[in-house]
Amino acid sequence: MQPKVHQGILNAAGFRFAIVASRWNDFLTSKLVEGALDALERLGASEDAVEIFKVPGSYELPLTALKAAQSGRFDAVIGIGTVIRGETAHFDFVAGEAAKGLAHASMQTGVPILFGVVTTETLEQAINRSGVKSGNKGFEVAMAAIEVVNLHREMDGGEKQPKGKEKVFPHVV
Ligand code: INI
Repeated sequence: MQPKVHQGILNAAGFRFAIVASRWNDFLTSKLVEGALDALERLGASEDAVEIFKVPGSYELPLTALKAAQSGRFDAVIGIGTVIRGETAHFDFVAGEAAKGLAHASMQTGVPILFGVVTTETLEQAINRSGVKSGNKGFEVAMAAIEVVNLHREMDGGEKQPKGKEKVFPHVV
């Protein structure tokens, strides 16, 4: 068996991105936003291709991400926040609603809405995922956004696809 495999390339040129970021735990979420911007810039997004929308907490991410997606101005929306179980009694509500809401907004609009919310047991784990030491989930989620928009563009036939023609997905090995 030699199935066709489709994967998005990592090239952000020509795409527009919205970052919706929570201010809660700002010393960490600001690092995640920095990481996302770093990935977008390094992978070719132009300076005016990214806009940031700030909200009070992760619970507010979904509706704002939905509005950004509905605006038709962005190829992908990146939701960013930090929820730490040890620091919040209502962790499950905030983290759960953020995850569910972002997924729902994405399905509702057909716009990729990425989940860049760090959800951890401890502050130390959150620090470790926010680029303070090394790994940065903001960088990773922006890469995922770039990959997905490229994959979807290919699946939609790309810009060169003549209208009314059947979609043929090129074979990527
Ligand atoms: N929001 C977060 O993004 N992270 C948290 O850890 C958090 N805690 O700990 O409560 C948090 N709460 C605020 C919440 O997201 C809303 O902004 C608030 O409930 C108002 O709707």
